[in-house]
Amino acid sequence: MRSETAPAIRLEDYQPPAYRIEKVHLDILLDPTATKVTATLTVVGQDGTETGTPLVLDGDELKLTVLRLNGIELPESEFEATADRLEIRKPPATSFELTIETEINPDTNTKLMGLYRSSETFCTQCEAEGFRRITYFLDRPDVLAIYTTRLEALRASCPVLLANGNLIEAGDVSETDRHYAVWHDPHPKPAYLFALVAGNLAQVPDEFVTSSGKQVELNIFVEHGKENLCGWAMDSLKRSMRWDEEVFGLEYDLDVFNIVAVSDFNMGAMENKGLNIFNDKYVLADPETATDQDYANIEAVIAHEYFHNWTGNRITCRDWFQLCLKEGLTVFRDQEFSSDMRSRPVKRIADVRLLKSHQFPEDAGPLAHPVRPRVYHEINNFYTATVYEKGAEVVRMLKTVLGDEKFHAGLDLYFRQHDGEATTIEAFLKCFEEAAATDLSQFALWYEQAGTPVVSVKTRHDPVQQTFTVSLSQEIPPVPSQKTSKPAVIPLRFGLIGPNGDDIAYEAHTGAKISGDVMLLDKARQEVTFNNISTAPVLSLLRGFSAPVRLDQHLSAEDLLFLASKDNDPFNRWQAVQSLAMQDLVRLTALIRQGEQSTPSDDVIGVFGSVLSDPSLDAALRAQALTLPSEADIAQEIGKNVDPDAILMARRMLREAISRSHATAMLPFVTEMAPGGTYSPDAETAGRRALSNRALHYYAVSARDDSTQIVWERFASADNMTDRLAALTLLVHDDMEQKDAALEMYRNRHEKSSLAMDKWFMTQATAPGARTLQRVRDLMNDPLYDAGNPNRVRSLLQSFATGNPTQFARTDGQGFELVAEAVLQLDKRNPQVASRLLTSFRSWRALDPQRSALAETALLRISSCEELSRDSRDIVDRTLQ
Ligand code: B3K
Ligand code: ZN
Repeated sequence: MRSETAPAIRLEDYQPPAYRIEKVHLDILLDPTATKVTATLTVVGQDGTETGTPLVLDGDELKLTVLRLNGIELPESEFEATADRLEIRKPPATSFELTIETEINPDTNTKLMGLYRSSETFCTQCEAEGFRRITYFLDRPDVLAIYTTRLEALRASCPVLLANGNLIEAGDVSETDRHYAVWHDPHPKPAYLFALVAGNLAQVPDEFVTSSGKQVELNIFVEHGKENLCGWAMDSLKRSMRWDEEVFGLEYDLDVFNIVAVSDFNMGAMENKGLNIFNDKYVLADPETATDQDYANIEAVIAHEYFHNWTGNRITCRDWFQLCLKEGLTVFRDQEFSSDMRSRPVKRIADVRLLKSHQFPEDAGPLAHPVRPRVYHEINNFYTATVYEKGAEVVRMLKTVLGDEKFHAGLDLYFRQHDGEATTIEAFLKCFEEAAATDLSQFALWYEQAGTPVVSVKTRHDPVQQTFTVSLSQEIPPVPSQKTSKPAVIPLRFGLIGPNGDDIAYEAHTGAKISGDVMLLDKARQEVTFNNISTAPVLSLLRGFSAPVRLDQHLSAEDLLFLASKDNDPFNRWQAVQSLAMQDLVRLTALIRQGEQSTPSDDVIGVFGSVLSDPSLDAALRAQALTLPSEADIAQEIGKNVDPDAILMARRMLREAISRSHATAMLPFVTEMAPGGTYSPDAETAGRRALSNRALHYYAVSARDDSTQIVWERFASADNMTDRLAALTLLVHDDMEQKDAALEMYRNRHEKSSLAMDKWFMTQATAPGARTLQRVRDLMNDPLYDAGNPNRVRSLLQSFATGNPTQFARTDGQGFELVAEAVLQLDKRNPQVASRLLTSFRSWRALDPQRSALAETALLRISSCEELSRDSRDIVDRTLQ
C-alpha cells in the first residue's frame, strides 16, 4: 500500500473566502514542549455571505483546548475540530469574535514549519502554510489582517521577545520569573508573513534615516559570540534600503527592522513583515569563514528579503499560483541591486549560469511547470528555479520590451493601485498595459507555458543586393503536461559586427519589429532584412541573454573565435568562449564513449590563453570565461544517453590540455593576481582572487614539479576562506597526496564554525573518485553530521546528488541507493528537505539505459514507501510519470 497522492489544487477553482479576518490578537505563552496559543480573531462575512454559512479554518497537527464565540464557550455540537480543520457549523452572525486556544510542542517540530526551536531559540516559519501549525486560521494569502502579538516567556532563557511590527509594550509578569512584550503591526498582512522569535540572543544595533527623514531602528540578532560576524549583513541592509528609495522610490514603513539569524532553517531566509528570519549562512561572515561568494550571496539575500517589504508584503499574492508575482519580481530587483553594487556583466553571467544549470533542466524534465503553475499538490514544491529565476527573466524581458521609462511607469502604477492588496499576475500586467498603452496578451504566455523555447537562426548575406537577412524560428520542445504551445514574444538584443569588431550601424530594415538594438520575435517564423550591408557581418544575438531561450545558431568555430575576441557585448564574449569549449567537450565525450583517440581542439586551447591575458577584460570576467562548462551543463547539452564518466574524462582532458599549453602564463596569475593586504569582499578584489584561483585550478594539473606544492602552499598560507577553500577543493578533487592532511588541518581550524564545516563536508561529497561513496556514508556517522540541520544535510547529501554526477549515477547503482535511503530517512523528520533532495533525480531519463534503469529502481523504492510525506509523494510521482 503506497501513501495517497494529495488532491490537486487548481487555479481555475479559486474562490474568494466567505469570511475575512480583520484583526488577530495572539497571546503566546512560550514553553519548549507546551506552548499555549490564544488567538482572538475578528471575523467578518464577505458581502453576500449569509448568516449561518459555515466557517472552516485550516489546522495542521493542532490540538484545540478552548473555543469561544463572542466570549462564550461553544458547545461541542456547534463545531468540529480535528488536527487539520476547525469548522464552526453555523456562526450566529456574519461578524463575530472567535477565541481559539491551542497547545503546541515546539521541541518535537522537526519539520521546521510553524513554531520550532533552533539551538534553544523559539522561531517560526509560516510560508507557505505554517501558520496553521500554530493556530486554526484562514491560512491563505488573500486573508489580510492586522496583528497584535503578546509574547510571554521566562526572562532568563528568553530575554529577547520579537514579533512583527513595532514594539508597543513590555514588562515583567508580576510575581513570576516571566516577562512579556506586545508587538503591533499596523500593516494588514496574510498569515504567511507572521513571525515570532524568542531566545537568548545578542543584538547588533544600527539605524537608518529614510529619504523622507523617518528614523528606523535596525537590529541583527545572533547567538552570543557571533556579533562580530554581522557587519557585512548590516552594511548590505543599509545599502538595500537606500537603493530601493533611489531606484524604485520605495521607503521603509515601520519604526524598526529586525533580522534574526538561526542555524536550523529549511531555506535561505524569510521576509516576515519587519522581522526577517534568516538561515545564518546568509548573515554571518568574516574573511576567516566566508568566501567571496558567501559575501555576494549575503548581500543578495539580505536585499531580496528587504525588497519583499514592497513586492510581497505591501502587495501580496491572491493565491499561491501567483507566487512568481512576488518572487520573480523580487529576484529581478535583487539582481539589479547586485549589478549596481558590483560589475553588471559579471553578475549577469553568474545569473545566467544559475538559470541554465537549475532552471533549464527543470524545464526540460518531468518537473517542468509554467512560471505561474495551474495545478499543485504541495505548494512547498513550487519554490522552484522556474518560479524564481525564470520569473525574474520574464520581468527583465518586460523591461526590455517596454523600455526603461515605460517599465518604471508600469511599476509605479502597480505600487499605487495595488498597495495593501493580494493580487494577481493579470493585475500586474494590466498596469504595464495601461502605462505603456500596449497589449501584453501574447507576452503573458511567458507565465502560462512551460518549457524553454528554442530559437533557430540562419543568416544570409547578399553582396550584390547588399542585404543581410536573419531568418528566425521558435519552438518549445514537448513538455509532458502541456499539449500545445504558442509562439512567445522573444526580445533578442543583437549587434551586427563588422570585420574590425565594431557594430555596424543599421538603419533600413524589413521584417520583424526592431527597437534600438532589440528585435522582437513574436511569430513561429520571421525574417529580418537589413539593407546597405556591403560586407558580411557576424551576428551577435541574444546579447546580455535578453530572453530565457536556447539558441540554435550553428556559428562556425571561426565566427565564435571572432566573437570571443571582438564582441563588444561582454556577455556574448563570455558566451562565445563557453560555446567553443562546449562544442569541444561534446565532441570529446562522444569520442571517449566510442573508445576513439581524442585530443582537444587547438582553437579552444588558444582562446583560453588569449582570454587569460586580455587586459581589456576585468579579472572577474576573465575568471568566468576561463571556467569550463560544468559536468551537468555538458550533460544537459548532450541531452540523452548521458554517460557522466565520459563527460568527466573529456572535461579533465581539456583542462589538462589548457594547463599544459598555458602553465607558464598561468603562474604569474596564481602568484601576482592574489590581492595582498587586508581582506576586502568588494567586487574588484574578489575578482582578482577569482582569477588567481582559476589560474591555480589549471596550474594544479600542469604536472610541473612545483604544481602540487603551490596548491599546498596556497592552502596552508591562506589568510581568507576563498583561497583556503579553493586550494582545499583542488587537493581533494584532484586527489593530491596532501589531501588528508589538508582535511584534518581544516577541520581542526574550523571545527567550531558550523558554516565553515559545511564546506568541509561539501568538498568531500563532491570529490569525483570511486571512494567518495563510502566516504559520504562514513561522514553520515561523523559526530559533526546532524540530520536535523538542513544546511548540514544539503552540504553532504544534496551536494553529492547534484554536484557529483559520476558518483551519484554510479553504474553499480549505489549512488542512487544512498540518496534514496537518505530521502526515506529524512522524509519522516523533515519532508521539505527530503523532497528537495529527491529532485536531484529529475534528469534520470536523460542518462544512458543502464543508469536510468538503476535510477528508476531507486525511485520506485521511494515510491513504494507506505508513509511518504505529501511533499515527497508529489515529487516522486511527477518524476516517474
Ligand atoms: N519567501 C521565502 C520562501 C518561503 C519558502 C516556503 N517553503 C523566501 C524568499 O523567497 O524570500
Ligand atoms: Zn523571495
